[in-house]
Parts: sequence; C-alpha cells; structure tokens
Amino acid sequence: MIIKKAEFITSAARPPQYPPAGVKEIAFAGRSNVGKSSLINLIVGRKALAKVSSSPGKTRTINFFNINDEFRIVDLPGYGFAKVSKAEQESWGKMMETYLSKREDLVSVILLVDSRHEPTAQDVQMYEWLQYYGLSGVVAATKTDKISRNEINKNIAVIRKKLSMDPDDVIVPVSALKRTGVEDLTSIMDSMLAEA
Ligand SMILES: Nc1nc2c(ncn2[C@@H]2O[C@H](COP(=O)(O)OP(=O)(O)OP(=O)(O)O)[C@@H](O)[C@H]2O)c(=O)[nH]1
Ligand SMILES: [Mg+2]
Repeated sequence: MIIKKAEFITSAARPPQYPPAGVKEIAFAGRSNVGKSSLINLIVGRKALAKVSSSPGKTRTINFFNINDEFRIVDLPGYGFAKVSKAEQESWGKMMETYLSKREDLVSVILLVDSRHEPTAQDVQMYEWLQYYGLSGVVAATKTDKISRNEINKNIAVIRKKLSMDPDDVIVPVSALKRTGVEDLTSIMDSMLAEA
C-alpha cells in the first residue's frame, strides 16, 4: 500500500452525517488512549491527520479519512474512558453499534489493544462482537516501545489467550513512536481490501 493522498472527510455521530456510501472502509477500534489516532497517522504518513491527545477521550465521534481516493480509514472513538457520564457512554454505544452493524461498506475492523496489559473486559467484548459480525480483521498490540522484546512475546501470548484467538488469527505488534509494525499492518489492509 502506497499512500499518495490522505485527507480528512468528515466527523459523524449518526448515519445521515456519514460520507456517501460506495467506498470501502477499514475502521480502527479500541480503548481510549490505546493509540488509534497515532497509528492512523503513522500509516498515512501525516503527523496530525487524526487528532492525538495526552488526555484520553480525544476522539468523540466517528472520523472518516479518504485514502488515495480508493478507500477510507475510519477512526472510532475509544471506550473505557473513566471520565464520561452514563449518558455519554450510552450515546457512544449507540453510535458504535449503529456504525459497526449497519455500515455496508465496512470491510474490516482493526482492534487495538495495549501490548503492556492484559485485555480488558471491554476489549474481550469488542473482539467477540466483531467476530459475531464477521468484522474481526486483525489485532494490533500497541506501544511496544514501552516494553522489552521478551515482554512483547509474553504479553502477546496473554492477549491471544484472553481474546480466545485461533492460531491463525493475526496479532501485529506496533509502535507509533518507533514506527514499527506498519508494513505488516498495511499489507494486511491490502488483502482486506482485495478480498472484500
Ligand atoms: N510510547 C508510545 N506512545 C504512544 C504510542 N501510540 C500512541 N501513544 C500516545 O498515547 C496517547 C494516546 O494516543 P491516541 O492516538 O490519541 O489514542 P486514541 O486511541 O486515538 O485515543 P482516543 O481518541 O481517546 O480514543 C498519546 O499521548 C500518544 O502520543 C506508541 O506507539 N508509543
Ligand atoms: Mg483518537
């Protein structure tokens, strides 16, 4: 995958605000602060295309990006952010469920989990949910720059177990800081788009 063009299209909460249908989409999901927006920026080679913040909860709506006029990358708002009200959690749930279950152009979802920690109950729930809808493409284990190579291998085994992944389900270690894992991920994205 060679990124020649990457641009923000729009930010949406409800289907009428989504960009027009008919273009394949790959979405990035995961806990708030896990590194979704940073990874998207790394993939597209733009420092600040998707907004990144040191405080969790930066991405609150569904953000659509046009890539090469060929497909879209979709940055989803994160879950598990403690400082949100019950009402906000509910509206997040509705927004996510509507997009993930009804969007026909959605080819696959890349689920990000933190390579340092055991997946949370919400990570497990999200992975099961994606599998149920046939959307679970690949898991990316983020922020691997923060741990040693040994720990990465050990933690990946834990993540696989906790998410009940099959041996042929793929998990890609990535670091937006060290810029590693991107080629593995983009070649998987190429296959997702080719097979869709
Ligand atoms: N060390 C390190 N820090 C990272 C990495 N990826 C992201 N971060 C940092 O983690 C924080 C959160 O990153 P974001 O990309 O905004 O995370 P997000 O998943 O989009 O978060 P929400 O929008 O709140 O859902 C920022 O301070 C990033 O700089 C990484 O690979 N390594
Ligand atoms: Mg974000």
